[in-house]
Amino acid sequence: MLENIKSPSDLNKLSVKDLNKLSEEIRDVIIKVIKNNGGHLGASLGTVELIVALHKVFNCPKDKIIFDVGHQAYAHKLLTGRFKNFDTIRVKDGLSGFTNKFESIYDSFTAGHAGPSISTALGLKEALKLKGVENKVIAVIGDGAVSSGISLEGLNNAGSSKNDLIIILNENQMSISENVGALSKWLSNAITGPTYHSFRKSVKEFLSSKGKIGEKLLDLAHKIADGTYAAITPGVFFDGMGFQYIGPIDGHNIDELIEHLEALKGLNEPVLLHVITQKGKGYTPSEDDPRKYHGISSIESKKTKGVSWTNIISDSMIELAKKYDDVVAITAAMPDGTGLSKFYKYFPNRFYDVGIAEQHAVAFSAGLAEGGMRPFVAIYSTFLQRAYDQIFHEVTLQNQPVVFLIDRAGLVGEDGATHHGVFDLSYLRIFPNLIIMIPKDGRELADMLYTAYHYKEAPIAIRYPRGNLPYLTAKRACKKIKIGSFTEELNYGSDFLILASSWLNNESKKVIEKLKNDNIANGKLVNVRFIKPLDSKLLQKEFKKYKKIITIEENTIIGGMGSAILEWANDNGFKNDILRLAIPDEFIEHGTQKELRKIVKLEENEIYKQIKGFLS
Ligand SMILES: Cc1ncc(C[n+]2csc(CCOP(=O)(O)OP(=O)(O)O)c2C)c(N)n1
Repeated sequence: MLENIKSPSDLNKLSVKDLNKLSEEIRDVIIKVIKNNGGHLGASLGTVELIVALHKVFNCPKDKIIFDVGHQAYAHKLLTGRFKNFDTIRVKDGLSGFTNKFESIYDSFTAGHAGPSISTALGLKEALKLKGVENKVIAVIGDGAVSSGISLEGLNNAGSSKNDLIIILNENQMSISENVGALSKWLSNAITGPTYHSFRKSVKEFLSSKGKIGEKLLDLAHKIADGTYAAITPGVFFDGMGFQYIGPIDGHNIDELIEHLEALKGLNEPVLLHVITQKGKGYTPSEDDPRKYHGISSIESKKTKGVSWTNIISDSMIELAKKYDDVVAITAAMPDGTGLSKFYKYFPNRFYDVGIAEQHAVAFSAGLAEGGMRPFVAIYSTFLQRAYDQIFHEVTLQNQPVVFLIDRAGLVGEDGATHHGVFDLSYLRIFPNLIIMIPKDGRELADMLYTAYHYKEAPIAIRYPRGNLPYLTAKRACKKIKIGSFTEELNYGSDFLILASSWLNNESKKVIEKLKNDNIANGKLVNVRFIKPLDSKLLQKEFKKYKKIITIEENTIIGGMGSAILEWANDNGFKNDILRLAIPDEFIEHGTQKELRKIVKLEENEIYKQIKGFLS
């Protein structure tokens, strides 16, 4: 059936029985493709029936469905003309792993970050209203994302707007790991507590059996029941916010879903339909371990071996916390991704998962620091963008000694443009007080963590990429690093100088060897392990010696390390030739990390060619 669905309107002719069969086909395709390509298996398996029902009832693309995060929308892709290309998902030049505005008219927004769907849906709905267009706008959001700050801001506005916005709250009791927080506990009453529907039904049945008096009482009872159900189900929260709350209903029962969606289509007010789904539905390993199967790697990337940067963080944090009682660790819903779940096992009382709440995580860390703790807050580079004002207002302005562990800094690969961590150097460098470190390998990363713990005078950010280390170094006791010191890594001569950061030290080393072996030029390599403060003394010395200087970093070209060096050169009266190698000023799509690094010319051969050209 699935291959005959060219657009959602093809669902019109299908019966509920057909739609159930179609859902099975969709699941089979998702499982087959994602096991190979990697992707958000659990989330997308859980929403199959919901998406089928949504497309059966609504008229897309005139009606708009906005998926929060966009990682649960694989069925939506399959029903909106992307079945044929579905096996290219997350592959370079193939379909995106999230909804993507530039991929399909059925995707109003490119997504990847959690929380904004209610706000964007409300804005879109308002625009349609202003234009006199009657179509519906539906936001689909998970119980993890709904607790994020922006979602609550959106709910607050939507509930008072009187717009007929539809929100589908997809509750599966999971974020990536288990849901945390008071709101999610409250929501889970829907599963453990009595439900609106069964409660209402029993009241009705009872009173109907009492004849005429019963009928009169029925009306009154509805009111009482409404009040009572509100007190015992999650409905009270959404009612209070100004929504018509409906549910909870079974998100895998297409019949029930269609019945409710049809009914709420006619409502002329903000409405929230609460559906209960099972993450990973229909694939036993994923049903049994939804945490592991939230997102899986491609077969190709499973082959890579070695120790990851995140592993080093994980082990170093435990070492540090064993020695020092004031070390505490904070994550915003990413205990596994940031390597902190291991820390939790050792120090449950000094570990905080605050949910999808990066702004809160940073402000909370500032509070911990003010109270005398040493907070290490681990957040992916791209998600830390959420907490920009807290970095400014709560941390750097007040010089709180919070340590930011910025994971996934650089190109992340298959998750694509929404997830690349390529702006952090630019957005962090502007803040007074903040020290920014970039390790070249695992040993240096461990030393930086150790240094950060002991340096209590200022906030510190340490950024490191996704993936495995360029090489392993022997384990030894951690050493303190002098703040603002670079290191000389290799010196073959005076033709050119490379100032490199992170794993690009390793690539640069290979390039310098090759340029020497090819009798082209003899160069030197310096590891720029602090982008703030810079090693002014070393730069003074090298800028006098080397006319040609190359900077290499995995950050956008605007405002990163190369910019810092250019500014430094200008401010210190140097007019050396400077070539900046960095990520170009454009959004980079998805592909393997290797492919993407080649595209942006941050890989051995490309670096070689560019430096050769620069020198000639
Ligand atoms: C701002 C932000 N922080 C963290 C993430 C990482 N992340 C992706 S999906 C997800 C869990 C979302 O949970 P929920 O909304 O319940 O959806 P589910 O995956 O359970 O369907 C998280 C934390 C993100 N995408 N955006």
